[in-house]
Amino acid sequence: MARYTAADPLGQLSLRNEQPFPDGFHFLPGYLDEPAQLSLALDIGRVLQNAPLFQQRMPRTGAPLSVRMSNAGEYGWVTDREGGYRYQTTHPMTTKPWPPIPLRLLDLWTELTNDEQKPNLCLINYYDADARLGLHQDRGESSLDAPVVSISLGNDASFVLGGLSRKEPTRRLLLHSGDIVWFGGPSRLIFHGVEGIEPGPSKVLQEIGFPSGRINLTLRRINPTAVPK
Ligand code: MD3
Ligand code: FE
Repeated sequence: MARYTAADPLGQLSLRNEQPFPDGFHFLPGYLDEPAQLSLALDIGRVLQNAPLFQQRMPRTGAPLSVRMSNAGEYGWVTDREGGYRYQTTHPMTTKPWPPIPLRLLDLWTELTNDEQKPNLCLINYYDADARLGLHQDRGESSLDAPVVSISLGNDASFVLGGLSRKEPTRRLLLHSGDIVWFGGPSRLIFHGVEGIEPGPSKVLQEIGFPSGRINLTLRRINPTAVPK
């Protein structure tokens, strides 16, 4: 996949090219202003003090993921060589339960989705300038009627959005700090990935001790008996 450069305007072009988004897919650019991004970053900084980012590994091969991760909520998404993809209630390194999802995020979920129930998992993805997330589907993690809410903080990301099969054409969205993507229904099984992150300093992440990079927060309501992906 092409390496992201700040000069690459593909994301912005795809915003203007009038292709409709898939059914149930909502893109809210600039939803969080700078003070709101900062408060949220400070919340996440506190979560990460109790549940540090760690390196996940692919099932069977043990190949490390370049995105470092942690979780908040009743459940967390983890993967390693022996156990594969799964949900568990404890951090694999500290063995402690995950910290609660910050209230600010629970309120945001309700404000956006009008869902009566709350999310029980917040996956925290940290991308340095070299991290990538290959094209994938999120499968099996919940009744497919529960929405997913995703919040971007830090440097811009080139987000890839495909279709319901791997063969369908992809488009790119440039996600900025404070942008929110949320979706439900049919768009839950769309192939997607992150092909690159803008290098250089990030003002918001600097406040919580990261010189650069991007954090993505994904709120979900999962069914813990389901096998993810
Ligand atoms: C569109 N994370 O954690 S979030 C993931 O930016 C993941 O860290 C990306 O994909 C990130 O699984 C993208 C936005 C997102 C999440 C799930 C989707 C978009 C999606 C599922 C279907 C379609
Ligand atoms: Fe995903």
